[in-house]
Amino acid sequence: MTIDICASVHLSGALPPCPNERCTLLSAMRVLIRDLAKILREKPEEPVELEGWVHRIRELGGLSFIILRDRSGMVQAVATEKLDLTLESVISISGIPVRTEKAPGGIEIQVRTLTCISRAAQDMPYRVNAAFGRMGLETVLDNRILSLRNPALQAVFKVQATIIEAFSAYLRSQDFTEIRTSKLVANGTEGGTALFAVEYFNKKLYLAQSPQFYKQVMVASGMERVFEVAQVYRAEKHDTPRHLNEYVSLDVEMAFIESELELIALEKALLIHIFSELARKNSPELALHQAAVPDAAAVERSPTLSYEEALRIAIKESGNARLFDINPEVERLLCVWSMREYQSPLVFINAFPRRHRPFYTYPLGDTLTMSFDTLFRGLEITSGSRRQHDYQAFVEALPRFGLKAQDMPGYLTLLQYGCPPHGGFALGCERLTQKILGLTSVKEASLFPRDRKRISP
Ligand code: AMO
Repeated sequence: MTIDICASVHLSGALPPCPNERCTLLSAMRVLIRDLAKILREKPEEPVELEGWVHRIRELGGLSFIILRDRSGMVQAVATEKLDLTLESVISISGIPVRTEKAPGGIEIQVRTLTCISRAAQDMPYRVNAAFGRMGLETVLDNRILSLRNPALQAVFKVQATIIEAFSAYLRSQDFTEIRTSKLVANGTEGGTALFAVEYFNKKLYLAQSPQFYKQVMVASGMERVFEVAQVYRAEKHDTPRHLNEYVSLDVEMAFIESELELIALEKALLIHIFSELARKNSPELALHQAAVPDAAAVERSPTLSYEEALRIAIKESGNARLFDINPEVERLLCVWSMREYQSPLVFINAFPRRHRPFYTYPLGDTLTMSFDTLFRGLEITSGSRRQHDYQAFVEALPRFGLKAQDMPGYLTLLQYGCPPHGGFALGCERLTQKILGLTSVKEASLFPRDRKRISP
């Protein structure tokens, strides 16, 4: 069932008179699947043209039932003959939409013409139309080029796009400026050793672990409020459901703060905006994962605990007195506790001991810091702090971290020439996506994840 000409004329949307008198596409309106219900309401009997992928195909009693998929959804199309089609072929259909209870979604296209635009090979190594939960993570990632066609897997990245859009829009509304900083750096930014070395002409550089130093530079430059959305790199050897070697860091930095409490307030407002945008724009995608976002009141209710308090609660919750650090099990216990006591899936932890935080963190007394972590549904999603902006105090503290002032010429220049009190935080984009959708691994929330073994596609 093919039409002999016209595809290019009609697909391009140009509407010169068609030279082929037999062309039945002439009168068909090119539409998206999501528009069909409206078309049926407003112009019943109107022929339509749809383009997309063959998601499913089934022959029954001399009829062919195709599930057609485009970027907006899926619809059943029925042709009155047996079709020589393969799954995932790209086709164009013209026909009449009709209401029927027998079709999923209640609408069916009665096919008049069908053109195969690009035929898929028969031996597909991955079943795109299988329920995503039934394919193991390794299979999904090994077949990433094809598995991303599955609507539920694609939904992850539609949700992620909204997270980034809402994060940026909210910060812009609060007078933050978006910046882009280099990912090729001469030194680590987090004081750790987990760095990827890069050969750079005849020098050795590193992939940035975070834009930490640059965002502080931009705050001190007088921009005062900045944010960045960009990839960062961690050469950690972990292979866990919470670690990627490359992830998207949602970074914020602002001047004139007195403590991390102002940063926690900003993050709460940001999360409320992100969650409400997801509820407004992404209900089909959330539904595919049976996921729901917390409402504003739940975010507002979330508790802020000191590091000491948090450990005490975790010890009480678990009955295990040997918890000495906020490890993944403690993160999980604290979120269960918060859900029970505050009906909130979020917990903020502040006043971390100095030994647990990087050299740039502002101290609180002699042993603690003005820093915080955010836990969401059992996982750390954010770290942040007020920064040390006093040159003398910064230099004096460096030996505690095994660092020397002469190794940090950038920070010395930054702090020597007028630097306001400031602070910021970074939200892990994939971890937030993972927890919103209830994915088992953070790798599912990265389009093309990089881990110790995985370097392609
Ligand atoms: P930190 O190193 O704690 O802080 O990272 C901030 C947030 O980034 C996410 N994250 C990761 N996500 C996936 N895979 C990883 N390997 C990984 N490592 C970190 C987490 C984490 O909470 N410069 C500071 C932030 C700041 O103070 O502004 C920093 O990068 O969600």
